[in-house]
Amino acid sequence: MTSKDQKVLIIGTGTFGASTAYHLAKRGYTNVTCIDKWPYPSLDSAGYDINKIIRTEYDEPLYAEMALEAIQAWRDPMYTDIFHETGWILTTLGDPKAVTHLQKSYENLKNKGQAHNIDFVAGKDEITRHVPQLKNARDIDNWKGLWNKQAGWAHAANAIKKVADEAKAMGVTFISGAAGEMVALETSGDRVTGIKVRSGDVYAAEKYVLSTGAASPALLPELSTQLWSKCWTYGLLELTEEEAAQFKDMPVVLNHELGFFFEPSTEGRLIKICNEFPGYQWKQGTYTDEAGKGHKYSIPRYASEYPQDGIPKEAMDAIKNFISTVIPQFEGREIKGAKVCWCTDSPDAHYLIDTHPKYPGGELLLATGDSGHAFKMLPIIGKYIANALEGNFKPEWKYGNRKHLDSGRPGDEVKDLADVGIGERQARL
Ligand code: FSA
Repeated sequence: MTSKDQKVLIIGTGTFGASTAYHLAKRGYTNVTCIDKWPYPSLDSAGYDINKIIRTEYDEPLYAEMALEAIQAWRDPMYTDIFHETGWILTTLGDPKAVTHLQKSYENLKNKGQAHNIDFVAGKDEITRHVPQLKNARDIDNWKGLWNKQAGWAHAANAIKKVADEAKAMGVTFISGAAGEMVALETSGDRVTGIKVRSGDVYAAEKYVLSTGAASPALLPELSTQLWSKCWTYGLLELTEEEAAQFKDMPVVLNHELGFFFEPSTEGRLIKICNEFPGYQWKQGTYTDEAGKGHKYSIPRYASEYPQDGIPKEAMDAIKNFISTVIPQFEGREIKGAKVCWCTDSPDAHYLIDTHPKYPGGELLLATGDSGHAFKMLPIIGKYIANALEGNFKPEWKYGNRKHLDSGRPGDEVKDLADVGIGERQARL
């Protein structure tokens, strides 16, 4: 039996943390506190973003099912003006792993009775039938894939804010600033006794949920055996009012090899363009294992801490290449903002939602390991985390020796920011 008045401390108000706060409160938990260095939505969270893809294509049935549950939840009036069900095209130039991903994803949706939303597309004519905004594209005749009308995007930062606002209205306490920034785990023997924050305070609770995303291995270095934090890059293009009107309601456009982009934001008329690659690491963390051997591992280099950072030149070039190929009418236009976004990969791309094995009492729950595909689950992931807190775990999300599986991303080298360079600061919009 789980007592609903036990004290639960959630560390991190990004996607996992905010959703957990919301679902615990909905379940009737009365003593939930959520801490973060930043007021919600946490500035360092991957979800602190103007948009994220909401899709249901997964080659892994577990996530196909969860993504279908999530998209249903995104349609709730709670997310009006936040979730935009524009549809999307998911295409490839022919990378065999992308082709397999597409086929398996289609099969999974078909098995769940969702194939009627899907059309196969190949070449410019079929693509522009669904996405007329690509009429100027120069080189998309070799794109092949599918159109799914059951997909779109969400204003990610506003979505996290909404979920956290609702949690707050149900009684969750949110703490930010020095009093919200975790600096250490306090332990006694094999028990967790509290979370120490920057201000010097220590918060004791009955249960702790570590939902600190890419910062998780930086906070608990032993997690670097489970997680690999990496960042991805994006650029922003500013459109005129007339251009923005043409791109309004455009489906999300993704090409596996090149990247993806979204319709312009309502505030500022910004088109976000992401290039696709295996991610960058920043191997500045050190971990000494039980045998006394030292290891270097990747930790996040957040823009909030390094405001002068831009993105590596090669990433900027890839974004410009995307523009020249897909929306050449904007070729040469200044990229108005460019930033990195930090995620944390597990070896097999399954989330990590399990108790920390060092603390057999089970008081520390790890809720991290987004593996670059968690934001879409915002409306529902907290339910699964709350289940774990109550002792119901999914075997896929266990701590331990996971098999390394190909990430499915194009390319195979995870370069270090220290080697590729961090680029120059862009105007931040
Ligand atoms: O689940 C999704 O649709 C996320 S795709 C966004 C992305 O930038 C990936 O393309 C990238 O490979 C990495 O996983 C971060 O997220």
